[in-house]
Amino acid sequence: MSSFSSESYFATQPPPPNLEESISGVRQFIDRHIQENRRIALVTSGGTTVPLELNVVRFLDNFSAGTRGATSAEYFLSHGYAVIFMHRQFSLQPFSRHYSHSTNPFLDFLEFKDSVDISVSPAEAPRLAEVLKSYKDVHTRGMLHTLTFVTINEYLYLLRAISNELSRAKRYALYYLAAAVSDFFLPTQKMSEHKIQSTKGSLQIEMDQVPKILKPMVNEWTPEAFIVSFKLETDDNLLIPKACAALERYGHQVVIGNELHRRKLEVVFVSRSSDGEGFQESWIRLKNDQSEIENEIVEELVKRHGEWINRKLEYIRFR
Ligand code: PAZ
Repeated sequence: MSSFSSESYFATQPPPPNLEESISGVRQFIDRHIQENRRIALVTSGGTTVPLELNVVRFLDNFSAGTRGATSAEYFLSHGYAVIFMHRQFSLQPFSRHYSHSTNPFLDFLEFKDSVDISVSPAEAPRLAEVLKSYKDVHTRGMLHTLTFVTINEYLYLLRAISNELSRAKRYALYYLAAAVSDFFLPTQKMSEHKIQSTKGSLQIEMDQVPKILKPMVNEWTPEAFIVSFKLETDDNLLIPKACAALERYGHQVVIGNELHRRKLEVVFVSRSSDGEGFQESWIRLKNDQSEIENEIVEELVKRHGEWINRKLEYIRFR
């Protein structure tokens, strides 16, 4: 297995065809919100795929439904952030997630009278009205910009291009990297052009390591931003050590650790201690009267981002 640096990755893997077009929309969105002195959050959400063929029939995928990202995006919006929501195509999205086809099919809440007269069932109307009001308000005010990816390659190219644009928001930018990103991929140079045939018996594929893009993100792409990454583990004992190792290696601000099965009930925030010598951890747990842990996660991050902005301003003042 070889491992790619971010430079060698972008030098050898082709960019997705519609990248420029996607980025020009993001650019306009960012410019407007910078002019209006607004904080901007980039939320990544859902899982990336790893295609196995150039004419792709088969691919590797992961479990992520995009719940964390879609839910958190709504809370960032409610705190006044402009949100760039970069998500896996067809994964959950802010607002519409409340009526996902599998858990809460919206057709079940409609009542049919005749072909021109359809209404929302009275029991569901207040809840739907609340979601609809927020959705309309966010869209009327242009607070949410949505982009999609499918493959790991699309994800990496989009993230780099958005970071380059968002770096203009400086300390007012917050990155919330909740997408479940593959650690391994198959470079295009090693992919079969056509569908892999079964006539050769068992299939052996050697994948390369995806470059660790947090490093250039922190050091080069967007050095003044407040960057939050997520760490998912299935072994509890690995959460804190892996989070500390990530902070040590990449030098960003917060790692939020979560265990696969308890991720909707508890998460741990790991960050550098104030003297910079060690690390501090604090747990957030879902309280009985709450339904979504993202409410607390985002509240805590908004507070920490505010402190980050103030510290940066003080540094500029006393320089
Ligand atoms: O999308 P979801 O709500 O089903 O899951 C969220 C999550 C577990 C993917 C996210 O909280 C996370 O940990 N993302 C980073 C995963 C990783 O690359 O370690």
